[in-house]
Amino acid sequence: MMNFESRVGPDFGDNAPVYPTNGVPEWYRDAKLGFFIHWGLYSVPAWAVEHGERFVPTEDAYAWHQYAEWYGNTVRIAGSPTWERHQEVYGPGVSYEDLADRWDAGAFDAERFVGELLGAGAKYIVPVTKHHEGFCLWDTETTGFNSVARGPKRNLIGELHDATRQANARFGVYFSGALDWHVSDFPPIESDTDLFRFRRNDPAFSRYSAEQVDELIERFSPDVLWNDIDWPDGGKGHEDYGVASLLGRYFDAVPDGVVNDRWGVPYNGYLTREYTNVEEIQQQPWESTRGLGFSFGFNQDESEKHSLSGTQLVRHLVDVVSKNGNLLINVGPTAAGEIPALQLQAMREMGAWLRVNGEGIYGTRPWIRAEERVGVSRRYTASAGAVHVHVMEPAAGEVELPAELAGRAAAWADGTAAEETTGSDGVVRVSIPVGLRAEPVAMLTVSV
Ligand code: FUL
Repeated sequence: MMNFESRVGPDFGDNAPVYPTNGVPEWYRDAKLGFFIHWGLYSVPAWAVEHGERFVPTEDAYAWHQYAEWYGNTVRIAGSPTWERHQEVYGPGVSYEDLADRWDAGAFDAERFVGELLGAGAKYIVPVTKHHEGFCLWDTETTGFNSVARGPKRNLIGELHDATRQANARFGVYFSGALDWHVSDFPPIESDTDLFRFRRNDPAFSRYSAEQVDELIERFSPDVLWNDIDWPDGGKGHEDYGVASLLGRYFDAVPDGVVNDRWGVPYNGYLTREYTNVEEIQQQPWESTRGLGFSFGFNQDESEKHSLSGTQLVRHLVDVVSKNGNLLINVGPTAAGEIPALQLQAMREMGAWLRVNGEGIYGTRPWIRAEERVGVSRRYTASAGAVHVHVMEPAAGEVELPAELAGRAAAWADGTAAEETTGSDGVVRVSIPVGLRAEPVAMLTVSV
C-alpha cells in the first residue's frame, strides 16, 4: 500500500502561490505526545484481515488492507476477505453506508474518554472528523451523511472538543482532503495507481472540502489541522478553495496553530511518518503515527500479538522524542465509544511511566546524539541544564555513560544518586537501581 507521507504537486512554476506558514510552534514541540482517534462508520464492522496473513506486493495489497478504516473500500473489492465477511455478517444487499443507521454510540462519554487519553500523558488530541468514506462526525451543513443526522445522532466532534478544551489540552482535527467516497463514483481502489486515478479533482469537490474545513475552523479553532492524502488537485491553486487561501484563513483564526505535510504542496508544517522508524535526529520537527496494533480503526480480530505492550509503547515514545519527533499514537474505540481493554492497558502503563519520567520527555529537545551504536540500548533527550539518559533495557543492570556525561551529578528517576565506576576497559558505567530494572525505560538525569 501507498506510503502517504508527502507527495508534492502540481507544479505551478512561477505562479506558485505563497503558502502562509507558522512553522512549528513551540507548544507543539514541547507537547511530544498526542492521541489520534480513528472512530467512525468503520468502527461498526470493526474488521480488517489479520495483518501479515497473506504476502502480496504492498502496492497491490488493497484487497487485504490491514487498516479497518479502509473497510468502505475493501468491502467493494469482490472476493476480498472483507467482502466475504461482510456477506456473512450482514447478508446480501446491506451496503457499507447502510451501517450509518446501525451505529449506536450509546456508551460514549466524552469527558471519561478524553480523561483516559490525558491520563495516558497526551497533551493534544486529534480525532478523525471525516475519513475517506466521507461520513462527517460533526453537525455539518454540507451533507446529511453525518453523525448528527444518522446513527449516533450526536455531534461527536463537538463533544470531544468541549471535553478537551475543558481539560485545558490542545485540540486538533484530522480531515481526509483528497478522498471522499460518499461523493465520488469510481470503482474501488485496488492499487497505488488507482489511489491517484480514482479521486475527484473537479473544482466543485475542492469547494465541498474547503467548506467542510472552514466549518471545522470556525467551530473548533483547531490547534492542529491534520490533512490526509492531499488537497484535491483540481482546486489546489484556487483563490478561495485552494491550499494557500485555506491556510491563510486557518492561521488568521488560529495564529499559533500548526499543520502537517499532507497537502501535496511544497509547504510543510511538520513532517509525518506512518509506521516508519527514523534512524537519526531530524532537523525538521516530525510526528510519528501508528495504531497500537496494525490498524487505526478498531479491528476486533486483533490480539496481544498484534498490539504494542505498554513497555513497547513507552520505548517507541522515547525513541521518537530523542530524534526530534512527537508521537501521535492512535486509539481505535469500539462503535459504542469505549476503548478496548488491550489498548487501555498499554495507554495506562504509558501514563504511569510518564507521571514519574515526564521531565525527560515534555519540553525536551534532542541532545547532540539520539543514541549510541554500542553498549546497552539507550536514548538521550535534553532540557535546560540536564541531559536525560533513557535506558531501554534496564534489566541489563548497568549502563555505560558517554565521556560528555561522566563525572557529573546524576540521579535516577526514583531519586537514587548515580554512582560511577570505571572499568579496566576505561568505560564509565553506572548501576541501575534494582527497583527500576523492571520499568519499560529507566531514566537517569545528568546535570550539565
Ligand atoms: C492514512 C490513511 O489512509 C489511514 O487510514 C490513516 O488515517 C492514516 C493516519 O493516514 O493516510
